[in-house]
Amino acid sequence: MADANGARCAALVGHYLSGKTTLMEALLYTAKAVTRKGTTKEGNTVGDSSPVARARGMSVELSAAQCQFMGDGWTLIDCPGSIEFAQEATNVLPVVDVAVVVCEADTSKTLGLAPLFKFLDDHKIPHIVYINKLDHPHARIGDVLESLQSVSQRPLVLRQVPIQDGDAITGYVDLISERAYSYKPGQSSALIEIPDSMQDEEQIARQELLEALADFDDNLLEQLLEDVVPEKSEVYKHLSSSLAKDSVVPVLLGSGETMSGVFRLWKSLRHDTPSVSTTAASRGFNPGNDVVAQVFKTHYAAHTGKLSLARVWSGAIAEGSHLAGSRVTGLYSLFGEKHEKISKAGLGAVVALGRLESVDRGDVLTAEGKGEAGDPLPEPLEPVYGLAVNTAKREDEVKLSGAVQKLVEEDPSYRIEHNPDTHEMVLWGQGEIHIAVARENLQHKYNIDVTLRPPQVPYKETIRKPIEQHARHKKQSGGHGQFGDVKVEIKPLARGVGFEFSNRIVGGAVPRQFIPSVEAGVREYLSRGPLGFPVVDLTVCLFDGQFHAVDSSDQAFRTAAAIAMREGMPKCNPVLLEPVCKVEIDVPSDQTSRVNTLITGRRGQILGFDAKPGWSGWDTVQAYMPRAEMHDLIIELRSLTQGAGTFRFEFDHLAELAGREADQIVAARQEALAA
Ligand SMILES: Nc1nc2c(ncn2[C@@H]2O[C@H](COP(=O)(O)OP(=O)(O)O)[C@@H](O)[C@H]2O)c(=O)[nH]1
Ligand SMILES: [Mg+2]
Repeated sequence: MADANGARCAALVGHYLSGKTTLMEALLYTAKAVTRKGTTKEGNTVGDSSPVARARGMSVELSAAQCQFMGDGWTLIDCPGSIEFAQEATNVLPVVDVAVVVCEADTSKTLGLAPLFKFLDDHKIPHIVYINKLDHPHARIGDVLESLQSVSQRPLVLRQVPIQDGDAITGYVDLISERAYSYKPGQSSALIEIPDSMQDEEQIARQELLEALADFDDNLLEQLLEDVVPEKSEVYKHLSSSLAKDSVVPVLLGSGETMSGVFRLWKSLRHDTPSVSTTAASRGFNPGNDVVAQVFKTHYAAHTGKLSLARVWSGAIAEGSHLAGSRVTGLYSLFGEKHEKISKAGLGAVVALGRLESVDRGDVLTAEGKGEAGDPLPEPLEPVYGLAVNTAKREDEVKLSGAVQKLVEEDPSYRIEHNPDTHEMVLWGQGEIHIAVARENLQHKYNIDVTLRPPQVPYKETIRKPIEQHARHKKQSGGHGQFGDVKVEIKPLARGVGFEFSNRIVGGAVPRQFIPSVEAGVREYLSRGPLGFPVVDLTVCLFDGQFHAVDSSDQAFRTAAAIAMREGMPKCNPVLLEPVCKVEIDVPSDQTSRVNTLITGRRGQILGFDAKPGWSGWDTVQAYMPRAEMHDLIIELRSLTQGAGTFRFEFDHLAELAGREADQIVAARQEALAA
């Protein structure tokens, strides 16, 4: 494919430690984009080049690198594998031409890939599987394939069969060219004769490949039925058109570390990956000559400020031209952490655009403004884990909210909550590491030290017994005195009603103009009841009182009302209310019963479960669960499900909590208030 057709883009995705960063390095080395192959151990790879990623030895954000392979332009994008950083792949997959799912020959890791395959299938993103680390396979390729097929809706078809020597894999036979290669660690594989012992296996595997392709092509199907051997060039065509439509998933083999099968991977990417115009059309764009670019991520860099990472779906962007209504004043190509200023980004390029302040992730940019065409990017992932954030130094408080805002722009799977009850700022995200990385970024990029701790549960309290209370505020201090006298009835209300104030004053026992002050005094008290929490679900009625012609005032009645509440409320049989959430947990069906145990173990109430729509072999369990029990729910859920299980939740209701648990919460609250 000549460059006039545009540069193509491939993303490397898959689970944590499957070898994506290493494979990207091997691909870049093979394409001569780096002169020396870096390793993650030495910390000199193109991927993982941010200080936070290097320090952790893991990818925490996508890393893009431009290169050329056999005359074609490419952008390779290394995505973090950890489920906590899945937003990065979610951003980028809808804008690439092909995804390479990098996985290990280890069936115990398959389940963790289920959400990724589901995403690729749902969004019809052409993808191939690369079974990596074959210098140390943990399972037979046939078993790996069968296991992966269980989490993929599309048929997976072996493009190569391994040549075995005992447990070791020493090479492969390509099923289309019918050529055999022997791996030479660190070098190009050597062409060899197909071993005699493999002739049968090769024929069977080839037939399976052809039959899978024939399911999508009637001519090929006819040929197979008539025992006609199709031309190799025809088979290549079928394969690339099936990949472009995401109707089959070719499977390749190799090892990024020893460079085995890497050249072959490049060749099949080059041959089979659809062109940018094909991808653009399938994403709802009409490729033409006018520039259309889609922003898939915002990045804040130390020197350049805001960068909008975009794919050029149509036309080209030149420095100084117009985009989104403003002049382009910074165009950069990407190579890991290195941003190089360029004068033009052609069709298909992945480019960083400087200082487009009004542009966000998902925006489609045209010369004049923002376009309407194209599929929108998927919604950001829902947060599942939160920690309260505080600055270590007081003077950083103002800086913090701006910095956190930028983190959310860069990664919309973070979310900020300002809790009005607990007065905490809670940073929500995808898990412990995700939040810890936010802290590291705040430190590295904005020089703000923050402390993190589990957020407080927004408990409330209410009452169970009605009473009447009389209170008088009287002060004689020289000139004007103060006098207010109120009788109030305090009564519980049904759950969820909130607070109501009323009066039954007759004959001006409390003059009309002072009644709002009585209400204000009552309301003021309600922010902290006898147990120390905001009070809800009660009604207070002012039914009598007295006043003094000279000494009564708004302030005096307000104080009297507050005294009535302070003295009356402890006699109303106060009770703690805890927030309870409605939770939906997605889990592989064979773990459903263990999830039920998990729910009841956390004082939850199971409401029922159903097959998860569109997910074969998965259930969604619905339950009520106290918010206090949910803080680390995701951690336990992931450990039950190889990281694949997840949940959504929302506040549902407040429920009374009594007994030892409630006593402990109240005691802790009293201690905190006294401190
Ligand atoms: N045996 C073997 N190990 C590999 C291979 N590729 C990567 N690794 C090792 O697997 C670990 C994770 O590699 P990395 O590229 O960081 O994985 P990522 O998390 O998918 O980016 C590192 O210790 C690598 O040295 C491979 O092809 N064979
Ligand atoms: Mg990595």
